[in-house]
Amino acid sequence: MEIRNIAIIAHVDHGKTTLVDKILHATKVFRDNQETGDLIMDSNELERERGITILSKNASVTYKDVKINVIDTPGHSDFGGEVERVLKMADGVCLLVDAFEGPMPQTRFVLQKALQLNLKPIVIINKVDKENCRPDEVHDAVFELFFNLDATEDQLNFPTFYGSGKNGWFNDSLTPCTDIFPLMDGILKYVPGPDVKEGHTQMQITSLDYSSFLGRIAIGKVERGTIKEGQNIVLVKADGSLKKNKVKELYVFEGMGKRKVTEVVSGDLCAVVGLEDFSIGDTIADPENPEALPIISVDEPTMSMTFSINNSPFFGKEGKFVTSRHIRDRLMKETEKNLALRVEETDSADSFLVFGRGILHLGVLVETMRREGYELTVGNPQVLVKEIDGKKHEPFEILVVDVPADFSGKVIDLVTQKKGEMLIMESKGTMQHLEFDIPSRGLIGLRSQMLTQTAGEAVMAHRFNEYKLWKGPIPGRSNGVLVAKFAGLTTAYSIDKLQDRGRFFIEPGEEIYAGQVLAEHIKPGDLNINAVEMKKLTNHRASGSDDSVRITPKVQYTLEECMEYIQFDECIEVTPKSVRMRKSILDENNRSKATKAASN
Ligand SMILES: Nc1nc2c(ncn2[C@@H]2O[C@H](COP(=O)(O)OP(=O)(O)OP(=O)(O)O)[C@@H](O)[C@H]2O)c(=O)[nH]1
Ligand SMILES: [Mg+2]
Repeated sequence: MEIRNIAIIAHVDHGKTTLVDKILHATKVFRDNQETGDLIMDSNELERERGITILSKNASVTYKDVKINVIDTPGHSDFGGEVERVLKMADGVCLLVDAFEGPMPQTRFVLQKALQLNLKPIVIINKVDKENCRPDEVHDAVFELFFNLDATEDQLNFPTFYGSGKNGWFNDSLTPCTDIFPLMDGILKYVPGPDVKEGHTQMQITSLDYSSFLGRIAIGKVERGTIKEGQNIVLVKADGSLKKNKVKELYVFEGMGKRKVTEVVSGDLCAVVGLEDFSIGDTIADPENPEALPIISVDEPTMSMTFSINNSPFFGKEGKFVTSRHIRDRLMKETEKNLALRVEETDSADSFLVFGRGILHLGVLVETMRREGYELTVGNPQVLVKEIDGKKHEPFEILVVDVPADFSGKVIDLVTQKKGEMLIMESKGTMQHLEFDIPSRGLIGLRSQMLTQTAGEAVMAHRFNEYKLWKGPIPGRSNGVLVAKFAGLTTAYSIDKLQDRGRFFIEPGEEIYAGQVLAEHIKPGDLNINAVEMKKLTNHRASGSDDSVRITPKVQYTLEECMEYIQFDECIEVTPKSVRMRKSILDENNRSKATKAASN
């Protein structure tokens, strides 16, 4: 059977997973009338809640007697490492571009990686159903992007399809049609079949899956020869060392699942069960002729955060896994599949430094751990500073903001305060399109301020660009916080008295501890407050005073918002039930001493 291996790549939200839905339906992967819902491939809990893809995934369909292995990839820049490694399985890519937004920072990144690997690109201008969309302009912009990325003559001749994943059609012109078959035919026509090589077995492990029945599963493309059930093989590790191993079971992809087979030939993707101690990047090879494939390199992390045991007074109350041993083992396990993540031990046995690609990358890990039953304390995210030629350098990113023209002045002011410099300003339909070069530091906490300043209208995206000279101090959070003086149950009485001093993160009746961050102060500077005070009982009730108090609903930040909110002397307690912001030093006296010592 002929094979096509394609990866679907794009900037976040440009419609990759929706396209995969349509491919699965068009090729009748499901029974008629089977309830499937939308975004079928976004199968894990966090993906469904957030409506984004976090992990890349494989599916496989048959169209006109050709097997098409489809790889859905995440579009958020924090998960770029995920895209880089799975592109190794593909021979072609479908690059989706939103017909209104045009190429965005992550479009550039994923296309660059695909072109470097010499994959055949098919461009899909998606969402032409959108009002104000500009497919022709977007096509020109995509061509320009290919050109700027030094595409070869052949790559510049990319075929283009237009359509709407949502409305279920793609055609090779802007004329609407009724299905996605023109695109499917395009995939058969333009994407070359895999290079089938005879010879000794060679397959690189590019992904890792886990099943409670089968254990760890190695996924990749058979590069050369065949791989058979029961075959004795060696794993060639990154350092060149060899490990004897045996293939217990073999699977190929079929629909959304896998089918057990006894042999897989060069060019197809497969899942190998029963290998011990393998890592992503290892080559499965013939024991007599162990030849490694080139190692997989992914871009470096740009951000770090400390993960420590929970050392709040509530330690162990809400979680199952709470010791440093638990946290250490879990983090190490994560690095096996999360290639862009790095974990380092610190001087303290209870703390680990975790390096990732951004707030979302690290936040998703913390959120996953918390759902698995872990308790931990995480510190405020720090960008990774590098010493280059004896000078301090920091990561800079390209920030793109699309905003109604009325708000563009506010956006420029805000980004300039954060040491961003404007590169491009142009109009795009009724919106203003702005591009900035900004230190990654300046991006921390920027999203919420940007949304407040633009009444929620700004659409922003950013992506790491390069390390440049340190840009000097950047103002952090301008407001202080209200910090709990005493532990206990919060009372409506005390919160009511303090409401005009700040916006509360807690409500009456919550159990708190001293040193917990309870509210944002309306002014700079922190204030220690008593939030557990009971109303004094008096015999006389003053006329006009009312017992029923009106408390403003609490402000509830997501974990990532907390990560962007906290300052250097604060941290976040994370448990399966709660996310609490707190001061790193809980005791009021010790805290004020530390603050004094730091300012001297
Ligand atoms: N108007 C319109 N909306 C679309 C179209 N295709 C997808 N969408 C919507 O765009 C949003 C994002 O779609 P997804 O398919 O999740 O995008 P994605 O590229 O997989 O996103 P990530 O995996 O998070 O990078 C969803 O709300 C879709 O319903 C389209 O053709 N037209
Ligand atoms: Mg997706």
